[in-house]
Amino acid sequence: MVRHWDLFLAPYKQAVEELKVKLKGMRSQYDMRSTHSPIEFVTGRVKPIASILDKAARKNISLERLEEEMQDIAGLRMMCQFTDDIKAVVEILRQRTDFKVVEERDYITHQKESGYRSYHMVICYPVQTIHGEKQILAEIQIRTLAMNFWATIEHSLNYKYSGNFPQEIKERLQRASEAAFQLDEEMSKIRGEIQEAQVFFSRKKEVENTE
Ligand code: 0O2
Repeated sequence: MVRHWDLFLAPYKQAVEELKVKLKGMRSQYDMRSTHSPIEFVTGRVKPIASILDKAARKNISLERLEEEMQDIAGLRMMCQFTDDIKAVVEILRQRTDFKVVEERDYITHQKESGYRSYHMVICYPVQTIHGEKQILAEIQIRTLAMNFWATIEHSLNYKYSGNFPQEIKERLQRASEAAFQLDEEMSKIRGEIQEAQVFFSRKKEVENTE
């Protein structure tokens, strides 16, 4: 059984590793030009087997149809400083030729009832295997640092309460989501100031390193 899962998950692991390198490469390209990077950091993971089984049961997906119907077995996350950076990242991803965007879900314009905000892109990514090319689905979640903070905390609480939050926690999470939204708005208003300071700081570091 373990062997079966290893074989099934191998192309997903490969895709996550390859995509991490590629998406982190986007950040490095901005760094080399000393211009503001719309990408703060990138993470990736393969969904744990227990979560795959749990989601399959919850969404009534048969295990034979996992490849076609579970879009986030391979998952990447791209964190941005500002809400507008998300649009820039989405546009760059749409232009790439090494994968195809098959679906987009905008939970920023259409925030989830829980308070969740994030931009999701489902891509079809070709993995090269010893048996030839295999197309696999992967989900890229693009969000600000504030959105990520909220989602990370909410996700841990979700485990604790199995999705059944006590009313008080639910309301606090909704208020926290509103506060994260306000934080993004405020930061966007002083975006110019922040970026100037960051470019100044990165140039200063460059000079120090060459001395
Ligand atoms: P994990 O542990 O993050 O891997 P659904 O699962 O029904 O919400 P669907 O159709 O599978 O949604 O896809 P969607 O909407 O793109 O959401 C899938 C993933 O988005 C979730 O994965 C979370 O990572 C994230 N997400 C969606 N809604 C919420 C939310 O309300 N709170 C938080 N914290 N994250 C959310 P999983 O399957 O939960 O697993």
